[in-house]
Amino acid sequence: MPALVLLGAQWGDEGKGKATDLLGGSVDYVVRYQGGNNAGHTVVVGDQKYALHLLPSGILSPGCTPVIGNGVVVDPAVLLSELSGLNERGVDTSKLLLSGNAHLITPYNITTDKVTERFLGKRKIGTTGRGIGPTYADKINRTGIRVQDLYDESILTQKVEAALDVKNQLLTKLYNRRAIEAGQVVEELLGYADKIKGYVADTTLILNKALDDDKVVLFEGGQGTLLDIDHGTYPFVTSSNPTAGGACTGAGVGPTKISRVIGILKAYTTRVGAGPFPTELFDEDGEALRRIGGERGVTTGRDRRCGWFDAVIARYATRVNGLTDFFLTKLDVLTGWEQIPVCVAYEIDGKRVEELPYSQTDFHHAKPIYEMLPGWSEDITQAKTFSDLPKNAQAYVKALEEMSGAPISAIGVGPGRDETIEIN
Ligand code: 2SA
Ligand code: GDP
Ligand code: MG
Repeated sequence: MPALVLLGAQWGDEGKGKATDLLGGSVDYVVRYQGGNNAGHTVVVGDQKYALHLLPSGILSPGCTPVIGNGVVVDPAVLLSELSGLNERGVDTSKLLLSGNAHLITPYNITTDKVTERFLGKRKIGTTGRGIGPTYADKINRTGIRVQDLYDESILTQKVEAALDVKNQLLTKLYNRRAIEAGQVVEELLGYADKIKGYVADTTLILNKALDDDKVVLFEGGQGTLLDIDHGTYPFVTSSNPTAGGACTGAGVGPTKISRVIGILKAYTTRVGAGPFPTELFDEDGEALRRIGGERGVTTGRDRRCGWFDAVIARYATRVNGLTDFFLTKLDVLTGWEQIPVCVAYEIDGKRVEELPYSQTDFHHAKPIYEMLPGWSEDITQAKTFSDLPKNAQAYVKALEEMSGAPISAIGVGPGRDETIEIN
């Protein structure tokens, strides 16, 4: 099993960080392939809690080489502060590899992100304000700045000037803001060049060679399937491809190399930012899920919107990612409900719909059709095997597996590394 992908099956924050860290001991490379420091992955090791944004969660496993692939957008200031934060806590980060083809988040990308959101007003996306969308827009528009540009001052200057030509027109004329000085941006970026030089590498070559040598490579997704720019709830999405195909383009590895695609699936549903969410709760159940589940953004500190499990979404994630299996997380959070509603289909304009509608208008009108599953009251955080779980918790897992279209191979019963049930 040389290459595997681990990704979010819902709207992100399913517990990918913990799952990646769990597998970290048995893999040689952990690779981020999309997104940037909009991601927030929490890993709990003993009494230590780590919040990672840009770095792959595998950085906490000593034997594992962490890689930031070409598909990632990198804020160099965040990269350096995340590295030094880990170093201060005794984590060795010297093995990190950073693709020279990854795009840099520049200060003007961050400004554009914030200004655009402000101007969208009520129609805003609810971005993390980290400059992610504008950086990917520059990449697609062929006006992006790449890591490798830091090592050719003349090219860097030309590229920054070209990028700012149009942006300054917009900033000054449309948004009534001051123009951004190309020289200042170049100077700031050059200030990072030497500090990150030691990490820069041809990561595609290294990863393909590693796979040829039968090393195990894990691709770690940020955000989730429904936030995918192509397959998510557009326009309320992030600007990259968290879905499985993104691992190939975002790391330069062919699809024939990937043999396992794990979907991380929360036992209920959450979302941060704006956009449709059929099973969202606005009552005390939603409040309880938020409180018990600690559902607060790791990057922005925003409260996450909470709702019941949505099997339509899980089936969709199985389909668009070709999932081989699921890790079901946060089952412990559901302890204490007498009955747990699970959305099995939608009602859209009076009709029952089993699959996620491709029409955004239909999705906005989707009303969940719930099936009630019996709950449990026993504490499950100490469960080590599937049979340790109360019968109703076992039935809940089995029902979700049946509805979601792929086997569940692990169950999270707490945030800690060892609070996981593996199913063979
Ligand atoms: P952006 O900043 O352009 O990627 O925002 C676009 C949408 O993508 C959502 N998004 C996220 N959703 C869940 N988790 C994310 N990471 C953080 C976390 C979120 C946080 O782990 O908690 O701290 O707020 C993440 N990153 C981006 C975002 O909410 C927009 O809906
Ligand atoms: P990610 O973005 O997918 O890596 O997820 P986040 O770290 O943003 O959010 C998941 C949260 O759930 C973190 O606080 C984790 O420590 C926590 N977590 C992960 N798995 C479990 C679990 O099985 N049970 C509980 N109670 N918490 C979990
Ligand atoms: Mg997160």
